[in-house]
Amino acid sequence: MSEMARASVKIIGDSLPNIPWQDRPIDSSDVVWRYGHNPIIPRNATPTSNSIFNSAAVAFNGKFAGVFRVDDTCRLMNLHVGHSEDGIQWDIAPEPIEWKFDDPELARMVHRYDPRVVWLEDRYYVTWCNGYHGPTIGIGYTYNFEEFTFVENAYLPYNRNGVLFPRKINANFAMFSRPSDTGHTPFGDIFYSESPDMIYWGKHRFVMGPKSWRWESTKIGAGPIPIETNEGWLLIYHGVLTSCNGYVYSMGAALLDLDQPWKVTHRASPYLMSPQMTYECVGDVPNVVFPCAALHDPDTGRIAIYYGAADTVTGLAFAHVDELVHFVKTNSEV
Ligand code: BMA
Repeated sequence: MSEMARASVKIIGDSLPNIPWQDRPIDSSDVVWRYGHNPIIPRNATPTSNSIFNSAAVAFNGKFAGVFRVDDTCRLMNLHVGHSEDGIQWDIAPEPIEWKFDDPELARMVHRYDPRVVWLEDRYYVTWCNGYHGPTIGIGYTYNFEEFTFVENAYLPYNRNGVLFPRKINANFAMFSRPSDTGHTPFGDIFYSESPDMIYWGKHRFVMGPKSWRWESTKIGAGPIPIETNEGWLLIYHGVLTSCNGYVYSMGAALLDLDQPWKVTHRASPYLMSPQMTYECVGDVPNVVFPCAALHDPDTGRIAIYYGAADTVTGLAFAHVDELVHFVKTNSEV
């Protein structure tokens, strides 16, 4: 990719002039770099939290709001609202979100975790891993981060990493997911599905699977809401390697066709970021970076990635869209 082609990489979406940001350290050449004061959310940010990680932030009313995975000191996994002036310092509600249900059957949940949030048409949709006779993808929405309505479970168990697209594709809502099992699934491919109404999901298509002998050789799953660019959908995802000391979760990226997002046009062979800092290597589950959200600003090309670290705390990392797309294209092996 020439300098000129690189400069022409553009994010498609609304401006976010107040995106949290810190320039790349001068001694670094990393395409994704960490915020210097990570972790931004400690494990004990609420009175009864054991850990706060794998969480989702969005722009809201000129500030920021989000849905956070909070595991409490009973080690129950649940979702809490958070608010922030700057996207870095967060106030996390001490109590979990109370969902409104049309069907009381849906209230029979065991746990909720790994949320994603997206502004889509007229409201914020939340997806998460919902325990309903095993993990599946719960879908809900909010207009104001005060009232939350549960829509449906998108699929039969077992499924995880449900990630909506920020707009309709082919006149349908669109979502990635990762069919799984009841436990710490030792396999996992990313699939794409469409729905006319957020309730009935079909037209399932395979997107991509793990790659042997790589950082992503065991399983992969979509991360933040995909970012629309003039070069395709930029998908940041997690990939897992099985080491002799257990799973290692890293972050990678791929580009997908804008109209047929199940078609992978480029996929970076190296990871973008792997667990290397102490707070990523030491915690309740060591060696995990798990991205769940990305803010972006088309005017500056800035991207801010929120990720869970060691299943314990939340970190922030940054990238420039042109460099990231360039990295994916020049290191690609589909
Ligand atoms: C996955 C999910 C994530 C977690 C990861 C590492 O299966 O449970 O929430 O971050 O394992 O423990």
